[in-house]
Amino acid sequence: MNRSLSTLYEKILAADRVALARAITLVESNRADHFEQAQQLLEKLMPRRAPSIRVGITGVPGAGKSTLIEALGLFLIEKGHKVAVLAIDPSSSRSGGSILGDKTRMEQLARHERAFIRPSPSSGALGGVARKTRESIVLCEAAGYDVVLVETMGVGQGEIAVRDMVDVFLLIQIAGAGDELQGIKRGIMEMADAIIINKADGANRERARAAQGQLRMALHYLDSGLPEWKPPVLLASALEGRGMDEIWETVRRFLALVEKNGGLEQRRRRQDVAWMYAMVDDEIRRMIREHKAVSRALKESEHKVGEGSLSPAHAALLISDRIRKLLERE
Ligand SMILES: Nc1nc2c(ncn2[C@@H]2O[C@H](COP(=O)(O)OP(=O)(O)O)[C@@H](O)[C@H]2O)c(=O)[nH]1
Ligand SMILES: [Mg+2]
Repeated sequence: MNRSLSTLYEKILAADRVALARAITLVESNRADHFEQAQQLLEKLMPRRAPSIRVGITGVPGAGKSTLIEALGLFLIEKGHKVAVLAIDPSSSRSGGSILGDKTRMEQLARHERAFIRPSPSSGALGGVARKTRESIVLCEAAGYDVVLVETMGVGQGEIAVRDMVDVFLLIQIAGAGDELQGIKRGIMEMADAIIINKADGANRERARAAQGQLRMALHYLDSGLPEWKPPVLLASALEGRGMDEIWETVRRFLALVEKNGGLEQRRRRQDVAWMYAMVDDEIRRMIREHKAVSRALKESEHKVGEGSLSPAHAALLISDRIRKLLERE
């Protein structure tokens, strides 16, 4: 590690927020030399992480995720935690309006000295975003943040990526649109460890309660990842700061169960190994597809399959034979 990297390392361990922000910028950079430095830094920081709880928060835009993170964050700080927030918003670039919106939504939290908020750029491939967020989590933990909240928008694949980098995954719903059960169709409900019906306030309170009943019934028939766990359906008002204690209690209860079923650290190591394979698979696919002879064969087969003169299975076999021969030459 060069001098400036060592300084960064020391400062992060000393909980310097400016250094943490700089390290995240390094992780987010697409430059090859930055990648190298970031990996060096991460490997040195990994064993120095504080024990932490990683919480993923998903839901459609407008469900109140950012508002809820502010309320939950303040609640947790009150309890003595240090809270980091990583927000992935595919609809915005760094200078885009919605990050500004998030900043004002998390105004109190953003000002708090025991909180750190970082909007993640989400441009580029999903794999890239997921890597950057995962690595940013590690950096936050090394800087002493013992709760990391990851906000992600309901975009299917992005949710799966986030689910696999956190310890507990919360789905924020809102009642009233008559689409309470939509999440089931989209397969998101199955991923949630708990569902929170937000905006259960004012005139909306009754509707929220009705939605709660409906969801509880629907969830009854769904399997969750842990056999002893039925995802609870909670009511909250992020705006009024109500329901945070119940949410946190649920998170603790879930984690206690994870601990009982093999342990949190073990689960994280499994997530890391799966992640390594996912990255390798991506790279293999890219390398092979870009290989001259293979890409030519792919193009030819695409044409023939497209016009019906070659069957898809036969084409796939010819192409994999070609790839096998290439590999055997090594
Ligand atoms: N009535 C009510 N409005 C809320 C609540 N939570 C968020 N909102 C409002 O819903 C809008 C979207 O909130 P935001 O946190 O940006 O949602 P996100 O897109 O999911 O992050 C904002 O105008 C919030 O003020 C709540 O608990 N009750
Ligand atoms: Mg938001």
